[in-house]
Amino acid sequence: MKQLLLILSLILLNSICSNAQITNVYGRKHCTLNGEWAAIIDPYGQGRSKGIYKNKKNIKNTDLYEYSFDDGLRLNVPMDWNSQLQELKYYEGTVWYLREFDTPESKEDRLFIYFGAVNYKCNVYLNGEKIGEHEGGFTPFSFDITEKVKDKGNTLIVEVNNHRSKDAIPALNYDWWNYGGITRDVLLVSLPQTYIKDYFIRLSPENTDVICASLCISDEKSGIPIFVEIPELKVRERVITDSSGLAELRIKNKKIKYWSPENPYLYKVLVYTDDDYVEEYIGFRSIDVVGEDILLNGKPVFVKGISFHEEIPQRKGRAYSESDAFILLNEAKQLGANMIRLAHYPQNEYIARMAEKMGFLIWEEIPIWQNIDFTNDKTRLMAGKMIEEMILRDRNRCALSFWGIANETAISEARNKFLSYLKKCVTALDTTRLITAAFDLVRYSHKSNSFEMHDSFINELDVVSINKYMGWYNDWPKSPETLDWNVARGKPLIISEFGGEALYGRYGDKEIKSSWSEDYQSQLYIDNLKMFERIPNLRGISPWVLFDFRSPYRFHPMQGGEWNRKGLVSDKGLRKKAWYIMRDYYNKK
Ligand code: GCB
Repeated sequence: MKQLLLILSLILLNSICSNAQITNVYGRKHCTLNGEWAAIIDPYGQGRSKGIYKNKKNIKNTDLYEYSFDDGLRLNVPMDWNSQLQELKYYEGTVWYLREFDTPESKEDRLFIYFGAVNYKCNVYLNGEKIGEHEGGFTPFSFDITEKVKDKGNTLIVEVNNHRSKDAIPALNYDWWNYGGITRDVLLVSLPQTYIKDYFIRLSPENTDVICASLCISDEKSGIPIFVEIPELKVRERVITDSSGLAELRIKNKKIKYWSPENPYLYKVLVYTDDDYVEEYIGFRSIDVVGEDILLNGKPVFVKGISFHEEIPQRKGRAYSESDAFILLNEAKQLGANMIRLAHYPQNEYIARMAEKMGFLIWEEIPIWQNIDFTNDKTRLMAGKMIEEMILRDRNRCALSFWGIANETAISEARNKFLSYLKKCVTALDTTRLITAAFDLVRYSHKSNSFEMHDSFINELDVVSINKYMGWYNDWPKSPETLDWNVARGKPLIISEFGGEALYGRYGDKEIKSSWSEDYQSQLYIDNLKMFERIPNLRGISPWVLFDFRSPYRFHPMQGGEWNRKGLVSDKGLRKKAWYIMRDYYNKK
């Protein structure tokens, strides 16, 4: 068993090494490979044995290659395939993508190919040779192609497969659409021979007058001077990398303006060496838990949250662009939210960056969503790798305040071991956020006349989050304003999901669930908000969900077929009555 674990760890380590990680890819010299790609649909998974990745053509009289990308299907990248072609709406299988490119003329010494996300698994081939693979549909990866790329006429082929499986993350079923394809940007990133691989610049969790910078140079190069400059604070510091290519800085400064939802202030920060230069905007804030309170910059904060999927309902497809990010976040802004829960997986970098600029706290999580095979070590290591890819991409976003490590998990020893491992993965990379998980095992006890939950794992968390669908999946045991809560006392509690379904524009009986009416949904919101007043350690809420979203989990024709209708906003972008109830509640808070 131990040996197996060792082998799995080595495999993981290897795949991390070959996945060359680059912090702030949009801040580097790059060009895009977005656009139309040629594609071949391969439902029986025959393409590899037919050698599709070699892209051979029938030239000689005796040649017979029974495939061709020429004059065939074209798919847009980035974009899920389901929304591009009616035949692919439910497709779960393999699609081959091809794109030809020349090396950019003004490149530096090294060239990387970067994928923002590919759902779910992929193999990547350059000029007929496999250069790497990746598993996990929501995190970025890149490969160093310097040695393999030609000046002209490169053929990049990506074999993408979105089959669901028991050992995957998420696993066999989940309440959102399984969009397949190259769903985020593809970039060619050009860097000097020795480049700034990673930096993590944040306020010290111990001292709010100190900025910490952890810096990492490629190829573990030692003795490299690195500079960090924050012109507005008149900071310019120099440090030399150690034998692992790492360097640490502590910068004392009493004039730091702190980031907050009310004033989302970001500083221009420059990081450079003799060879490389990168700049971006970074904010500084502290977030802590003291007793049952969440403190932002030392002051108690009430989390006014909202969740959405990475989907534009009107387009029935994945969100992928900066303008998509604005559509989603602007609706949350109008609602008066101060926190976005990016459900249930890391969403694209445009959303994370724009949310920070617009003054939202962010909750980010990997898709540990029910039914995960907690007994499977491969799955556990995969989850750890996803956590790593998520954190390395986003840890410079000070708005990021909560790392979610699970959503709705049944109690078991295997689950505890799995989640403890994930917690370790988080703290190994970042100790400047609160760790939380969403639970759904709260029950009303008629004996104690209160809601209770008995799950020892909550002791491992900074903030305990509860998904509770009173008035929808659970009937009210008594009237809402008389219900007591005794859950996770001593810690802050967030109601991370509540809500019910309604079709936009449908009026009906506010007492009848199956009326699917706005009246029922808004009454449910009124009742829940009353109950929340009785949760002594409540420090935030986050309704489920901002927009109606597509889900093959949903069968009732009244739901419009394959839609989860718990949105406060319809699939046409129209606000339901409950939206106004929440807006008024948030405005008053
Ligand atoms: C939940 C899940 C969420 C679902 C929601 C629902 O508890 O966390 O992903 O979409 O319930 O609508 O049932």
